[in-house]
Amino acid sequence: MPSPLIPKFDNFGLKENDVTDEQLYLSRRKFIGQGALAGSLAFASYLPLWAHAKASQKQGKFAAAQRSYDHKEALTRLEDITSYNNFYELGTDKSDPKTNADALQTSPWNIRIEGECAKPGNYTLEDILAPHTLEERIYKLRCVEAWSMIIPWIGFPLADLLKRFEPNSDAKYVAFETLYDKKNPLPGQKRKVVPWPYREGLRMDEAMNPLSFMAVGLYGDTLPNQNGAPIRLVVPWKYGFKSIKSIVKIRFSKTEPQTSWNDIAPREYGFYSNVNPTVNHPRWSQKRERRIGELFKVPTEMFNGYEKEVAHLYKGMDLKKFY
Ligand SMILES: Nc1nc2c(c(=O)[nH]1)N[C@H]1C(S)=C(S)[C@@H](COP(=O)(O)O)O[C@H]1N2
Ligand SMILES: [Mo]
Repeated sequence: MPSPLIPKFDNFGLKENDVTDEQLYLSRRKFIGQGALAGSLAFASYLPLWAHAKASQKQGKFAAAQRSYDHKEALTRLEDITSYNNFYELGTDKSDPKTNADALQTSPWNIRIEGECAKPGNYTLEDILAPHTLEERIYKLRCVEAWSMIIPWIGFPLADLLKRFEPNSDAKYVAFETLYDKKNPLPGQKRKVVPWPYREGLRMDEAMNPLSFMAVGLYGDTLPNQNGAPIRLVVPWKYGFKSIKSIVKIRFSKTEPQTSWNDIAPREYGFYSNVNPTVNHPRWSQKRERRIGELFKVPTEMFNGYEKEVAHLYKGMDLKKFY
């Protein structure tokens, strides 16, 4: 199936099997009710990656990882979060990332830090994770395609990571890149769906906002490859495509970095791309969204419901305008 994000195709729509039945809904409520127990069972099967993170040194300690952001609505089912994905490196169909998940090799993993900072260099994933205490954050992820999920991420604040590299006063933006090995492309990278590597970026103050998060897990376990293993960004007040997966490069820059979706369709995907129900996508409305697993659409919230935390970043910008 061609991608709905790409302008020349206009076949955006959800499949029938995205709709959950009452039974699933009830079992999910039950799961939520048993959250603490289910959580600790999931932790029993955690993977060696956690050994690198302070919070995971003991299973019990990690199970007690503080939940720093909660969400009033029920969690989206793990099955939905891991089988209905956008990760074009692994294919453009929603089911492709799960099918092709094994093509992504996440170990060893390095992240290159570049640009306007005192400590650029090549860091192993272990170096990157070592000093951070992991926390759980339940965020709503709102895709520009008008669907959303409630996801319990595990990770740490992006600000805490960026500060370690001592960005200088010329660091006005942060750019991110996903892996791309020309000689050994991932299945979806054999076609130029977007110019590879996938690129994203934030203004420095957005990156330093306490909501900006580096996720290394979800539902108490390491990130499934299809969700952007081993480490990905989560920026919950922006459309999902800003939350770049499987990061291999972070660059501090003076100027606004190029970003993949803005490059290929600037009139449809702005650099800022804050969730905004008053600004429609040129080809569909952004007023409402479908929570994956739920029957009825719900209103989309300004800044995806995080207005209190982030509206101050955009003072003086006309929020009815496309950015
Ligand atoms: N590298 C990379 N990151 C990506 C994408 C992608 O295709 N490649 N898709 C984005 C989009 S459009 C969305 S909605 C989210 C989906 O995240 P999820 O599959 O974990 O729900 O990832 C974002 N990050
Ligand atoms: Mo998306």
